[in-house]
Amino acid sequence: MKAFTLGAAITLVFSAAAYAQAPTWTVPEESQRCPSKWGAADERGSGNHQKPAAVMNAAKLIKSGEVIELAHVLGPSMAFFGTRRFDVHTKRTFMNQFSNMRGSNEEIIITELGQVGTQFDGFAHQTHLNSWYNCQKVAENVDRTGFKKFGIHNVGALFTRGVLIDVAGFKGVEMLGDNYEITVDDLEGALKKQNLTLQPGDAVIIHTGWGKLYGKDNARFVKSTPGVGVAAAEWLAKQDPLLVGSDNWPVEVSPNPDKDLSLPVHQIFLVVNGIHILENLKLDELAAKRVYEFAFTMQPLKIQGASGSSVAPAAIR
Ligand code: UVW
Repeated sequence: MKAFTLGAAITLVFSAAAYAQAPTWTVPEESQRCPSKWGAADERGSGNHQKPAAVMNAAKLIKSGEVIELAHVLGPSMAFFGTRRFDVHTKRTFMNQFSNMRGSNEEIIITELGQVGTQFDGFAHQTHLNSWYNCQKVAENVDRTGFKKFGIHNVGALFTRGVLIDVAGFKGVEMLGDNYEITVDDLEGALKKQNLTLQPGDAVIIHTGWGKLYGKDNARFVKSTPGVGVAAAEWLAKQDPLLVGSDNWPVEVSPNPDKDLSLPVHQIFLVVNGIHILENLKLDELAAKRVYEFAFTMQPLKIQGASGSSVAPAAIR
């Protein structure tokens, strides 16, 4: 309660002092967004869609057994948000002094493993002030061993229907513009063109073409990005997906067209609606082959109490 009161005071000070105009979007009041539709104690959010029926439904989409990988390689060409890093230090050959002279190699990796590369965001990742999804409070649920709510180790294996919404293809371009805001019309138009509709529990994957820059022009890749705006994100949330992913670093357009908003779609999905997001996907092959519907598979690492996980998802058809 203390933390919320402090937070509310900070909000008042900031809104009065810093923002001349009313924001175009605000985080709904706790009374409006909690309890979540999954229940007051729920920590799984959209992960509740992962049931045997989702697996059976997705399995029916596998016709040839072709597997298309959707992850970038973790290595020197990675693009990073902010100060994140991924450094591999090889521990060179240790020679076991037995008759067979078995040499053994390994490495130490220094990284922010929850939030680098192709990455899956859990609900501990984003807040509104001190408040997470389902109005759980950060300050009361964290210690040096991890977040006590929404730990990524609890998400488990995901296997569900995947739908690629090829917005770049729909617009007839290889790559959307540097800060193009994807609209509801774009999503509906692309789906119509692909002759598909979304179903609750889908892994919804949005192709912007921006991933072409990943590993090639990382400075431009992270400086801005095309992606969904607030209206498209709210529309997507109403479709009730298991996750929303894209080939850019935050799924959403950045900077937001409203200069006073910082990544509001992160809050719309993770905080307000409890819907997972999946960033930095490698979608070139999926888009080039026009694979719009497939079985989607992925499992976050079992990192206890982490906010997210580097992942290697795949599409199977
Ligand atoms: C932030 O952490 C704000 O960004 P991302 O989820 O894209 O890593």
